[in-house]
Amino acid sequence: MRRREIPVDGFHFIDSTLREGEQFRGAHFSIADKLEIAALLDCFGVEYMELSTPIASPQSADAIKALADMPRRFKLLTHIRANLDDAKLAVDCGVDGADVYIGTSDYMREYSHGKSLDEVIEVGREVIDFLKRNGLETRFSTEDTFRSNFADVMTVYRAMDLAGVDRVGVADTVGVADPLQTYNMVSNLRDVVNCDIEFHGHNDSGCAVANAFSALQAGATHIDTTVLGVGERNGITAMGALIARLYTYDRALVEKYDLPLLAEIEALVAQKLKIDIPFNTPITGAVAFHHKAGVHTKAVLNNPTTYEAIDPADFGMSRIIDVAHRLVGRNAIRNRATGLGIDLEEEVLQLVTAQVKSLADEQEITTDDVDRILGATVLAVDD
Ligand code: HCA
Ligand code: CU
Repeated sequence: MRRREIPVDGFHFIDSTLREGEQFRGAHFSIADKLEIAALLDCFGVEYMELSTPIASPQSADAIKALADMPRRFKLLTHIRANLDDAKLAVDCGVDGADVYIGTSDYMREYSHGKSLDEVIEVGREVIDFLKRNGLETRFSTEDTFRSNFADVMTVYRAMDLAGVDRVGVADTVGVADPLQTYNMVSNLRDVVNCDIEFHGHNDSGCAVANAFSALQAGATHIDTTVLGVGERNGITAMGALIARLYTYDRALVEKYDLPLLAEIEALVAQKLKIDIPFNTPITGAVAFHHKAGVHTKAVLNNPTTYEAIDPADFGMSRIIDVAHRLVGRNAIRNRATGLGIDLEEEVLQLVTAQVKSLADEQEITTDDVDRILGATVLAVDD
């Protein structure tokens, strides 16, 4: 399979922390919270921010107006159902664009809006036409794309493209797609429409980041992300993880973003949501640059790239060389000693390493224990 190159300026992040992320358990963003999060994401360089529909509540509409008025570089979007009432409210709130969605799977058509395919197309055209006449950027997405009839969704996308939509969206609403399916869906769509293509993927089966990356390789131009991946159920593609994926593929792809801000943004959103940053979060998780086994630490001390695909310094993060355990190696102990201003002879180094290992076999130890052993040994040798 031939993959398309991902063009450096050819893709955009649509941050949906204040829309999809507002659907996360326990999310109660105030307008001040929304402004604070948006300001940081703006500095980071996300190209778009998507907010909950103004129809959701008066605060939702006020928040959109507040963000519309803040100094910003990102384009402001709101996420609306495919109907004219929602579209009119969106226009009144002063957004730059509207992300319109409607379900196309049998489930959605039967249990949600009850419209036939022709009706979906008709209402889509009407809404897109209205939004365009009011100067808005428009996107039309088929919710639950992967469980919809393939020919049906392509028919809808083609009709919306002809209606002049700026983007069509592929949505893996229930997180069932895999990277190959995503690649095939987006590349087929690429051949059917001329407009831009957006991907929105849920993480129910753990593929949200991989699917977003596949979508980009297949020619998608816009990816929906949220900070830490928060969203309905267990969420969608996490911005930081997608940044990590793109960085390891080609660092040039992420240079347009202010990478050292990532940790600050995640800490802010985690604090607002009263959650911890999961330990296994790429780049910013507590153990993302933690090296432990002797074989690893030796090589990392010689050249970090041996066991690091990402340079922590690019994100203002630090590497940790863990010395307080039984798997420790001499090189790590030497590095610790040097850091403390202690210069060890090879023999002493071996002795200290053996002592650390034997203590770690007896009990859980800390770096303080290692430092104590180092200090005591040095004193003993000096005597
Ligand atoms: C939902 C809607 C949505 C919409 C995605 C989109 C989804 O909350 O169910 O507009 O592209 O996952 O389908 O988030
Ligand atoms: Cu979603």
